[in-house]
Amino acid sequence: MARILITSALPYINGIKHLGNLVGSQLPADLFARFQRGIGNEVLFLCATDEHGTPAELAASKADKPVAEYCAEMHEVQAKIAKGFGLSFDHFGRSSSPANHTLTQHFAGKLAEAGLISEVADRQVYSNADGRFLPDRYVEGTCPNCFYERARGDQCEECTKQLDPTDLITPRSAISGSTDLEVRETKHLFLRQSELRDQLDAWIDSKADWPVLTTSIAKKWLHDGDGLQDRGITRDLDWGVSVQKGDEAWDGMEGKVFYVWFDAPIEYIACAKEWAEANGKDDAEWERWWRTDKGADDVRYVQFMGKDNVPFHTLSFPATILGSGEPWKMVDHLKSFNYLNYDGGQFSTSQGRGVFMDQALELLPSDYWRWWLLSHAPESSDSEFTWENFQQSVNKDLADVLGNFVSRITKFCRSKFGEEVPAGGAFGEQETALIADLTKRVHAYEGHMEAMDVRKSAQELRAIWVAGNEYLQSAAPWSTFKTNPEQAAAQVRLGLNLIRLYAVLSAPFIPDATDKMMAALKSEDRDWPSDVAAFLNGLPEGHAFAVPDVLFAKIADEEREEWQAKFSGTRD
Ligand code: B3M
Ligand code: ZN
Repeated sequence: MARILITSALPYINGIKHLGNLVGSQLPADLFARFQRGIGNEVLFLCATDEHGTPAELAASKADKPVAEYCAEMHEVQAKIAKGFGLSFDHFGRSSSPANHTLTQHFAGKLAEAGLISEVADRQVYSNADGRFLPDRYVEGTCPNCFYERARGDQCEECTKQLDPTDLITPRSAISGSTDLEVRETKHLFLRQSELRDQLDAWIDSKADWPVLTTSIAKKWLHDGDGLQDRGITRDLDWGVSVQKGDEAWDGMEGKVFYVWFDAPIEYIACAKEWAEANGKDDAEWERWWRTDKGADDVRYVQFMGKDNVPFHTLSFPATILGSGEPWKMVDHLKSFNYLNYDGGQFSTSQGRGVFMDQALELLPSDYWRWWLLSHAPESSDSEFTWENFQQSVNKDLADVLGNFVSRITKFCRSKFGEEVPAGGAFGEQETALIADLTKRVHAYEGHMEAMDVRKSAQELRAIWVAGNEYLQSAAPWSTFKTNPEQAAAQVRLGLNLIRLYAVLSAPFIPDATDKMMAALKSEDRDWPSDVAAFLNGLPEGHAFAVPDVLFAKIADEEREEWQAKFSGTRD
């Protein structure tokens, strides 16, 4: 049994994520986790909310709540929605956990010991009215490039130019609006990533099987232009992990915290400790996933994320780990995604454009969304959500192909043989051919799932459903029954067993439908069909079942139009 460690990029705490965020990290990670568990491997699947940084502070102040309280509440909100989507995390942690504070400070201490942290005097905007330094997003002003008047200190939203707060013309505090600002000297810590460039380069070269999207982004940052610059890892904020070397104070760093992108990936590790703590396990149990000196050398570690997060995972976080000189497990495979667009534009959290996770669940059960999103995952290029396409794929794939198959077989059996697997009859040529075809297809499906080719997996799964439908259409037990009831019994027996095959194979994509199919078949046995022929004899003659309710309801044109209109504007 292999051991697979899986992490999804940590959703930021400052709001509910949209479907584009979901399909770029958490959902495909869940697909992979469910598949790996399904084939019998040992899986630890971790995710957490990413809770530090300016956006958290700003969102909290907008909600008029203390930031700790805001984060605690939003964590619960996100956890509940994740559950609603069937995201099967072994633990959904928080980057603000004590475990992450301790571990982040530990890493900083190790990096300092290794001489990889420098203290740099920096000039930063100080607000007299607010009595504090103002990091990037806390300063607003006019863009020196396009003269947009509401540019933020880190970037101008209008012309996208990256800015430094001190570049802004007529800067003002985003907290108080005060223009009584001055530039003061302050000290910050920099991680000397450039020292680690060769090590990182060699490490990335050793990852021959990474997707091109991943390695090309990593290599670009490693070699192009300003390349791997040393990176500021501290900020003047109240909310965050306070700057310490392990449990020792750090001279001159009082009142400062680590930069959110320094502590967030460390939460991948700390989350395992949180998982152990929450489940009454000792340190050895999480360390066997993360410490190569304590059993993690045979773990396969896979990360899932959107392309914008790749540089932090291929360079910054590995720099933290390599630089510590300690035997931490490093990522083996990094699966990254392009963007999902929304109906002719972009999903946008700041503008509330598109469908957000909570809204989606109010419209339809999660399987509908899971299926569309995964079967249209933005892998080789960006992809687009349109309501027409969503309606079509739900109605055709889920309702017509899968749902209809299940309902036809179970209803026909009930009417002619009663609610149990019929006895008699033997498989003929057509059945043998179908089994051979499915054997091939199931192997192909496993291959795509193993390779994390999400779309190809969905296509193959759909083809497996279609093969059953075509068989049913041509075997036509309803006609066979008139002349040869024995043969019809064999056809129906195979059909019922096919439902179980579909239930088990489809579980990573549409887990609720799987539960319904298994419940209808009154079966608990979810063992993976490694031998398809044997599996299709799994439900014995006389085994009782029940006709399930409709698995998937079709989306009517009026509904589609209503939703389209409802979500065309912005969320209030
Ligand atoms: N929270 C970025 C995001 O929400 C970030 C990912 C962190 S992964 C360690 O897009
Ligand atoms: Zn601008």
